[in-house]
Amino acid sequence: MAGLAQYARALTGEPLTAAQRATFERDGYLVLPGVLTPLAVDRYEQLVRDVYERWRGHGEHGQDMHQLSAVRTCRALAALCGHPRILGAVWSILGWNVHVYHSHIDIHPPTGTATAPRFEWHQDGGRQNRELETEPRPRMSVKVAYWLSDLSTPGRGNLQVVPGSHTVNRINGPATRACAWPDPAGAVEITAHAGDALLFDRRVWHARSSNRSSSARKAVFFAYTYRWVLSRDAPPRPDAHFTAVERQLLNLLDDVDGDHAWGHDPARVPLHGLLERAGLLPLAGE
Ligand SMILES: O=C(O)CCC(=O)C(=O)O
Repeated sequence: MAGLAQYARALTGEPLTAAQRATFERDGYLVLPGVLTPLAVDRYEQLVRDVYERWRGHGEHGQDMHQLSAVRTCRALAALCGHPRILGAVWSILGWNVHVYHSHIDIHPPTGTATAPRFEWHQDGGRQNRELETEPRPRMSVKVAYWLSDLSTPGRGNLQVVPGSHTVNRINGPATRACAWPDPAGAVEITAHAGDALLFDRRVWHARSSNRSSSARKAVFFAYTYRWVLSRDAPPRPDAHFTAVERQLLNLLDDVDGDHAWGHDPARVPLHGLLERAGLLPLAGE
């Protein structure tokens, strides 16, 4: 029995520690160092480069790629959406009734000098930021970025955030995005090594910065929300080799209807079963 619990726990991952949770709640983001080994970074970086090579057929050499639906695009990225280090963080914040509703593979080569200025600061979730009426609006989702290139110094296309800004619905910005406008007060560029992951609250105000280095920034993003929120991703093609939790996260469970998505039958939700077996369900909101 202990063996089964241990096995389940290896798949669910561990919840955030109290200190990690406090940092996340205070800043709206958390860097998780060394989630991927150097070997794994090499493998995923190669997969992402292969996607870019195929995609470049449709675009110019040196263009930015922001390819939606990560696992539909590259099946082997499924292991990243259910990576135990990330999954543990996700269920300890959102609970077990979760899925990936948005994902992308990004390659951002060095920014050309001729790039027109644009105010890119935003919160995630589109109309959630108009149609939910509270201040602050509810969290609804968290997103993870796997960094596959070195961002250990600023200026490499690092993600910028305003720490603590997940608690405010508005920041000062221009009426139209296509203009030069100063970064918000308190903005910082997040530094990280290849293989680190960034977990962020969708509400934290953020924007990618210019890549002034000589090499491309590479990353894969997964956004998690409740299964009763529609996915924006194109579903991956079903594959017998996806694990049960991956199938949950990727919306590939059999016979899913509204009731299932509402979580009315927890026994049919793989992450619920795993957390129960691991003895972690009380930490995931039951
Ligand atoms: O590419 C980045 O660093 C920013 C990505 C972003 O804005 C987002 O994921 O919502």
